Amino acid sequence: MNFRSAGARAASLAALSIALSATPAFAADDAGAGDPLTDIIIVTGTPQRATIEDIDPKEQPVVTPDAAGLVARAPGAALIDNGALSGQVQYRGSFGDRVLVRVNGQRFGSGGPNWMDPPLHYAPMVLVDHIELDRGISPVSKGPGEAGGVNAVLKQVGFADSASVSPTVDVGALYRSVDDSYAVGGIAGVSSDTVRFGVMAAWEEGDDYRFPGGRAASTGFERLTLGAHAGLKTGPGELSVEYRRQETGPTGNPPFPMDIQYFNGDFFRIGAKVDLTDKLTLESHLGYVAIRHLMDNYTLRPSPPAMNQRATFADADTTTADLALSIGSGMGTWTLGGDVELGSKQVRITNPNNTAFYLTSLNRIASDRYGAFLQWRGAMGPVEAELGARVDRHGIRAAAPEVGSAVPMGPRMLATMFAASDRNWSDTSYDLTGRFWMELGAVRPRLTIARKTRAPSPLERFSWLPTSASAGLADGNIYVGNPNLKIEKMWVFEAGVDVETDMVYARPTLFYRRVDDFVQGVPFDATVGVVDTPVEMVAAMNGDATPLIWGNVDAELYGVDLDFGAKLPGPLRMDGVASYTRGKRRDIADNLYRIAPPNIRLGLTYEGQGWSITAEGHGVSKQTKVAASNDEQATGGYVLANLYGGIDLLDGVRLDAGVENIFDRYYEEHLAGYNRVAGSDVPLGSRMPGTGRSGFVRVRVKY
Ligand SMILES: [Cu+2]
Repeated sequence: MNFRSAGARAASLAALSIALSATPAFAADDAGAGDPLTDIIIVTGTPQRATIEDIDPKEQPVVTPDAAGLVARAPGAALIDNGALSGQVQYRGSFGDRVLVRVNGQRFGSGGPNWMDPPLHYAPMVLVDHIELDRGISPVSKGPGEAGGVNAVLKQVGFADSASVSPTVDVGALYRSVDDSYAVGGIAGVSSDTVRFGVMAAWEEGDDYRFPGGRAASTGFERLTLGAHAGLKTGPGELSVEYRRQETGPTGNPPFPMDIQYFNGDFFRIGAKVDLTDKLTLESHLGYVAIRHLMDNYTLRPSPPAMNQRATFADADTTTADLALSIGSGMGTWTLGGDVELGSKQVRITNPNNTAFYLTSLNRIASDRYGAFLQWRGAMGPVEAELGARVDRHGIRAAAPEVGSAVPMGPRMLATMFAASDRNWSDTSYDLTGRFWMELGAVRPRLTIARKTRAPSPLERFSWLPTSASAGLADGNIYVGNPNLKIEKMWVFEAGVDVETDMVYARPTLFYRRVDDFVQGVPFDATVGVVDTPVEMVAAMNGDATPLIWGNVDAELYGVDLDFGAKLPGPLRMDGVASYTRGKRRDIADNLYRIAPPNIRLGLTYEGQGWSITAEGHGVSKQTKVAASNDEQATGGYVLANLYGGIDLLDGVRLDAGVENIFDRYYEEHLAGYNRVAGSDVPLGSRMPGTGRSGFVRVRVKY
């Protein structure tokens, strides 16, 4: 997180914010104040920003493999833990595909129908350079995104300052005791001021984690990442190419009925940027992502009888293209652009013991989206503003299901009915955004008003077979799609202020989000519990006689969050983050599902010369505002204590170490799922406990 007002203000509160950084706080500021909307290239010396938060991993004591855990330390953010590599970002109570998450700026569809691979699955922490979090909402130029935006930027070899070719190495390794996990990885390459080339590699592996009371079965993980990237600069133009291959091996997902056997992902991206004149810039990207996935219910966890064994294959392909023209003028900067996203998806459920048993719960889904936007960034007197409008045309088509001869009557009937139905949907969405702020010395007031939308996913619309696939809700319910879903509309209102002096900072934000046609599971019919429809019969056969169907309801979210800190006497400083979020249905008296409880994080840091040590407390309130509609269980509150520190051993060599959960406290994160793995030390149906006491060591070498 960084923030700072213009000019020679003391230190990058960059260093001071929740980053709990090892950088000397309140040191001289030598970075020029940049445009608040410019993306960050280099982490140190961050430009001023009113609308983006910047999270730098090397300054964060996050040693889990999942980058979602890093984002969760930001104000208003939280981690939804569905497995070691399956963490979703929650932001101000919204999660799933409501939050626009990208890796290296690239958007793509997850492979798993239960989001075993949320977008940040493809951003291993050991390769993350930094993460950009749009404050409040994401600009329309980044594509449709309802409830905020996150971009994980992976390490890359950048252009050098001089014409001569010089090498770059940025590698790291870490060990964590609670699951005996380790990660090694990084980048290496060469660059000059006109060419750059780099390769990346990472390997991560961990066992089942320990908690006070035993081991959580089926929570180990393994993941391999390989990649290469290159760039070329010629006069006014710049070209970039990147490719990554990620192979996730057997990895547990206790809140789901199955575990990951593999995710194989290929990521391609080409980018070009040309300064046509000094006022006219053209930027374009082409991207392609292919994800192949297998999950099953018998390899990592105790196997059910042969007839109930399932292996499910899921594929997702995404092709993207975008083009944007920026026009600078005395009246600010206009950006006009268009983007295209073409996706295909397939989910095929099989029984490994019976080749005649197979069915495609999502069969040859083709989705397309064509969007256009106009954005203006400039000043109206003393008020700085970013205004945006975008329109998107969405389409989704589903092929008729394929069903093997060994599949029972019920699902066959549903498949026949779905095949005979209208499997083609299209609609148009409109987004409008306005972000305003004023630079008043030590104080920066902020205001956001926006209307944002989300088109329901193919799963929510066309999954004709009742299954527990719910893009990772993990509430134990069986869901069925609804072809009549309308586009979700969210009105966002936010008011906040960034206060910063040489001694203190605080950045509180009040928000209210009103959602019309919020997509949520609702009772399948009026006679709940009476199994009188084919859907209910199939669901009952699979253990849930009260399935839910995706429906449009009305909801609202509101709350307040902030980060804050103060320089204390001597070499001490204090940093904190606090978040309060409330989510409610407006159509009935119920709470929204999986809303993070109020929580506060407080760190006290002692800054030495080239080293620092931080004692941190994390207090989490009980959560009793639970969703009856999702059979959500309440959780109790708890306080955790962590201790960590870092030291610059040599120029470019940094060592960090620490202890998490020092007092080995048993706790249950409200956003963790319920265990579905038999034979674990975690009882069936019980919320997954948080990790026990754990030590870590991390080294980073950067030249
Ligand atoms: Cu899966």
